[in-house]
Amino acid sequence: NSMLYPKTSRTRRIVDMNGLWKFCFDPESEGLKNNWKNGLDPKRTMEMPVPASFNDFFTDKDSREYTGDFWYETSVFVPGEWEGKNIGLRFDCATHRAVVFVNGEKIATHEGGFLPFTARINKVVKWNEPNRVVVCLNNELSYTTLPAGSTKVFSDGTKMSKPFFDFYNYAGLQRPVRLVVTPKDEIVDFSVKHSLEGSDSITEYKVTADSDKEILIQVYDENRKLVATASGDKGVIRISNVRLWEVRDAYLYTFRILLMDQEMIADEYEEEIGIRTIEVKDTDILINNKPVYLKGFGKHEDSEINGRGFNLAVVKRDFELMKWIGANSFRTSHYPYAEEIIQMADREGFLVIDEVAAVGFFESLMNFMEASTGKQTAFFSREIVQTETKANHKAALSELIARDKNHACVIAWSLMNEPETTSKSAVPYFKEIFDLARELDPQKRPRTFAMVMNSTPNACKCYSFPDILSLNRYYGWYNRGGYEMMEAKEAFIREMDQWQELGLNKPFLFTEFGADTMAGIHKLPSVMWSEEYQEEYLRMQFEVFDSYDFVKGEQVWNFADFQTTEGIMRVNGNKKGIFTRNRQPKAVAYVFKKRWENLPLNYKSI
Ligand code: E9O
Repeated sequence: NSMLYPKTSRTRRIVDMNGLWKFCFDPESEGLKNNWKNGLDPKRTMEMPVPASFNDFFTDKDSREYTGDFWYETSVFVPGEWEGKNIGLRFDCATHRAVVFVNGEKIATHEGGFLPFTARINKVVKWNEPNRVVVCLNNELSYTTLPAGSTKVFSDGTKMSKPFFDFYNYAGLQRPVRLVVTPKDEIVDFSVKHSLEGSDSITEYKVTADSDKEILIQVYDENRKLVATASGDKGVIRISNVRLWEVRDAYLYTFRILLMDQEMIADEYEEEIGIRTIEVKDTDILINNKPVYLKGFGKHEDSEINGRGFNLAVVKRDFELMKWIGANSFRTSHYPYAEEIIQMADREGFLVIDEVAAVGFFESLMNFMEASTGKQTAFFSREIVQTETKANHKAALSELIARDKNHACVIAWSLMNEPETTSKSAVPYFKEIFDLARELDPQKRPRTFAMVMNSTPNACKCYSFPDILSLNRYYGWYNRGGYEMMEAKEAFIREMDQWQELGLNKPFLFTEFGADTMAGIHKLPSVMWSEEYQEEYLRMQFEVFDSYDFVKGEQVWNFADFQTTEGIMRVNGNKKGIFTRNRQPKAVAYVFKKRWENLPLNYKSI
């Protein structure tokens, strides 16, 4: 099952399957029993755009909040001239799980809503005819799903999603779907790891192919000039006077991989690769042996109407805003983003902390009310977590690293967001996950996880696992907000002093800090939720960040206001955005712009 991003080449073809599909809900879960795989009942179906989340199209609440099985159907014509080729159906994601049928036959199942999978359909394909594609999706949350949550069932049987996380549980075919045509002998995987030698780069590469035919590699620069070649399924490629990929100054070589059948090209695949090194040394994050300071955001894939549906126009706007404000990085909170976003980060020279969808591993965090009344079991001490959740987590992590391992922009893996870390049962779980990331990544990138406020030096049992410590801290918001802010600052400093005393000798990042702010609310003196308060709160954070040399970056929560489940803590979503959901600046955006444009890339390491 190849994770290579679908591309056309001399030997490869793609059929775009996006557009209007048939769609219906299946609240009784009857479709799998009643052979809906042979075609959905026209009386029950409506049209649904792909890619998109289904939720925000609807005007009735039952549909928007729908939880359970739901179905998509389309058909794809497969020309007979492709007989003898491998035909795959590639879903860039199916949220949160899917069973795929082609011409009535089950061809794939997939768990996890944010990573791609490809199903080979050669055994069931009909040449020169339309082929029926039917997909059963399901968006229920549980202790074993990534992200984690629960599903409530009302007395009439209606289900409702109860996320243990703070973003709306959007679902559907949220990213592109394509038919991918590759040769019978195909290139399956390709990986690179770079090192530097004077002004040269040395790239160790590895190719996996479905045959033992000869492999050739050709490397082109941005002027399409051939700069290096190699042969064999593994080896090294030296580029002399290499033009490195640098932060906000990207350069991408094209690596062309050829599978040769004597003089004939059996398969061809090209990938754009930035050459850089990444390393953590003492309290520094080094890119190409130079220290960097991260400025940027925790983000979401989230916009009006599309929900979490892939929207290249919004992606473009976000990059333009990030450049305008002087950012150089973001975290893919709280799930792997569409590959096109990672590609754009490569092209624009942004640093990405790539996060797996292991969020909600702290059930009481988002259920304050329920937590105060009921007894809580520590998340990691549940047996099902140590078995099923862990298996899903490992699978998702393996898929993430397989998908994103060659990207220059990806400088770290974030293996969890705000898990419980205070119970002993967390420790062996962390160990397995952190070990797996190290084992799978050819570039051995630093690993991190975002630490919630109660993961303090005294209470946290897991801070020795990460290579970079990432703190989500809300002193002056969740802790001592408003007029208590001076005291919040003292408490913040006390915690930072404790980290300093521990002497971990590792870089720290702030991966979250922020204050909910309603755009347009102005108040003098400030009150919480006003634009004035957001600014005062953030200036206080900066004072603390600036006084600790081991703090090597700041990613504010959040880039933009985003949709969440409704509740007493949220006014039509989380309003901690520096930009509104429509991607316009709040007043504080200009404060960031001034600060970030003036912080040198090697801030605190000069
Ligand atoms: C995760 C992120 O997805 N961190 C949350 C963000 C938020 O704005 C959320 O959107 O709420 C912060 C968690 C803070 C927990 C503080 C605990 C204090 C208990 C009163």
